[in-house]
Amino acid sequence: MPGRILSNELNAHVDQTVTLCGWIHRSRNLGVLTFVILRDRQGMAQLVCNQSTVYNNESVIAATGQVVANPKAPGGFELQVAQLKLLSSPTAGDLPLTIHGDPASVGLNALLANRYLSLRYPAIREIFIVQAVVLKYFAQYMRNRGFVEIKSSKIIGSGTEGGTGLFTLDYFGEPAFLAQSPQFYKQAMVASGLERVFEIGAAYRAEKHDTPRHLNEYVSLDVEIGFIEGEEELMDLEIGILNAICRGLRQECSTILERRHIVLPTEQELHAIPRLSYQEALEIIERQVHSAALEINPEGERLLSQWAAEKHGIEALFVHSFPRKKRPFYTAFEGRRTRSFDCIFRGLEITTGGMRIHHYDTLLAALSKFNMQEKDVADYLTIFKYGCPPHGGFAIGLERLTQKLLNLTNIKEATLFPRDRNRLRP
Ligand code: AMO
Repeated sequence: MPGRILSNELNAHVDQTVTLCGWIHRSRNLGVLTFVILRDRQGMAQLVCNQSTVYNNESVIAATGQVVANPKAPGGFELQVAQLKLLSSPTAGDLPLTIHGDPASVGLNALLANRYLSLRYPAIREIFIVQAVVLKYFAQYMRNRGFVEIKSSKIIGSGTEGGTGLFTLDYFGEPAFLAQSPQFYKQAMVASGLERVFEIGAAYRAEKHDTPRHLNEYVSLDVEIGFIEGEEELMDLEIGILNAICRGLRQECSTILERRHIVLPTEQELHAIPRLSYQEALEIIERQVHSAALEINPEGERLLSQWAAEKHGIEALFVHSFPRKKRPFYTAFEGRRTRSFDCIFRGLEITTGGMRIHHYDTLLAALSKFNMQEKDVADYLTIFKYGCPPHGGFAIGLERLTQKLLNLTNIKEATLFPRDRNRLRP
């Protein structure tokens, strides 16, 4: 569109003739004049039209006219419209949502059922601007440290994280599934000699329950690295990633963060994240609930984060040394404790990771402990038949991380088109 500028650029074009394109957010008819608030990807601008009626809300328009200063207009400038062109008008009659209203007054189900429209709320759309910045700084941090980005297949012949929670596909004439994680492939790529890899990709879990923390399809930020000595190095790496993301968000999303009253952890706070063994974590929960804690459930995660905030000044912690039965068969171990960890951030597990078994014979023995058979993971086992360096890695759930960075109540708010037990469309 020639001469097109964006709503936040009016101040640089006073007295010039320009075009603004966008959606009619709302309009106010004052008889001979109509004030229109136009919404575009950068914000809102006031248009003054010399006509008594304009188009319906959410119509898509191109408005050409002169920019003038007006202290009463949002941002201090407005467009005196000479030509108003309708590019597309809604045909739906009454819209199910009022985009100039407050999305907080609409229930989550209605927001998700009308997702194509609810994504137009600036307060909802900006969640995905933040998410894009999270992805950007994750990838940038990894690349800067020599990690190679991979994209592995999501149609697979055997589960990676245990038999439950697998989506089956009926196509190949033999069992096929949607990948629960890129676990086997990222390890294979370490063994291929790439040594350091990361992947941003979809992961599928046939979760039976509908909760504020589970999706059937989520984006997994996966990391795998060879020639490391232990899980401490992985936790250090995760702190580096979280710090790069928080710094990037402060740089690129400061307006959004301020408007939402979000304070992100500082570098110093991230370095103060405590590291507790599974046993120590259970004891902290027990002290708070005054009874035996048998596992770290969502309430336990909340209590642990609260404890970390009080004792260490950051609502986050690492829990390591999980017992073997709590971790997948591929997890490295020493005696009864595994060399694995979770990161719990603001009351929610956002990461699981650990060292992997890299000796063929140890893996075989692990299979029998987990009642698995060689044929269940025959392809995976070949990685270790050919020789594989000591290695480990982790995966951060993108939606959970976004949810917690922005203090969202439900993970579905951090998902463009969430899939859950009751939701397959839009
Ligand atoms: P895990 O199964 O714990 O570990 O998943 C890692 C992280 O992915 C996110 N996540 C989910 N997010 C939304 N909905 C779900 N249903 C869901 N399931 C998992 C969480 C979780 O912490 N292969 C290992 C990782 C590794 O060891 O490298 C794995 O997938 O944020």
